[in-house]
Amino acid sequence: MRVEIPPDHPRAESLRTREKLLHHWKHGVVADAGLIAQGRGEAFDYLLGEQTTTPALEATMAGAAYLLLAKKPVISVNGNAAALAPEELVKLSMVTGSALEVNIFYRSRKRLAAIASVLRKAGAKDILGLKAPVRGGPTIPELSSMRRIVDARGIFAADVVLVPLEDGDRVEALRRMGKTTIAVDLNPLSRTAQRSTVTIVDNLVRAIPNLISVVEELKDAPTSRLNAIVSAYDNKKVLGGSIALIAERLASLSKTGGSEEAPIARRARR
Ligand code: PTJ
Repeated sequence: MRVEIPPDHPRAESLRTREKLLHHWKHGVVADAGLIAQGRGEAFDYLLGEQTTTPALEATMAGAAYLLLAKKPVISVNGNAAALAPEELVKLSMVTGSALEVNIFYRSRKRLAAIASVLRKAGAKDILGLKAPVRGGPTIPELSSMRRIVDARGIFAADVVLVPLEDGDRVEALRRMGKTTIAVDLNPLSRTAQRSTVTIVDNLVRAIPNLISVVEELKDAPTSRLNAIVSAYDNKKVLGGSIALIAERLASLSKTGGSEEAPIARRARR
């Protein structure tokens, strides 16, 4: 059943996102567990004030610099990412020269095709990861989930991989392969967040448009500036910043019994 979301509903944006996910779940794009993952993400988004924070913007800056410095950047797309931000992922692939590769945990030919169809409708031309795996074909070593199956021209050969809504095992395995990973994960405590080179603790629906803007701002910057951004970046420190924001916000809300009267510290302006 599709419901009309009243535009003046205080949680209209969040309800629209849910409707989008449900629509794509019914069409086989989003896995059953994808709906549960969204719920976990929403809980963290609530704690973060459902806004892009300063630490998230700092991570976005580093992520954009890594993508621009990369020789072979790849954007890994799963069911939730395709449902939430297909046009934005396609645009990001164009502005960064990244390949788009479908890589899913709950792998089936039907789901691969459904995700590819969403990406094509959003303007994607070349999509990797859709071929049936062959014996002896490229895989991520020491990873037992279906996400080990990768494309020889894509994730397997990539130096930088953007991994929205990841499972921690694969980030660890990609890091062991010497790759730089840029994760988007609302939970700063997840293994993905903790293990990734860069973790953007923000909702994917805000993080990808922000990445596009920062890439556009930095695309003509000299390599020395991009190198300076990535060398100054400290993911653990930035993750600590996100955790501190949640703690400060909760401490502040605890003084008012949960109302938003107390000022929220260090909000980003973007
Ligand atoms: O499409 P598939 O088959 O690859 O399956 C995808 C899911 C999401 C089911 C799979 O990767 C999974 O089980 O993920 P997890 O382990 O539940 O992790 C998802 C993480 O993403 C959690 O830490 C959530 O907090 C976070 N998250 C959920 N929704 C969002 C999000 N982060 C950013 N933006 C969101 N919208």
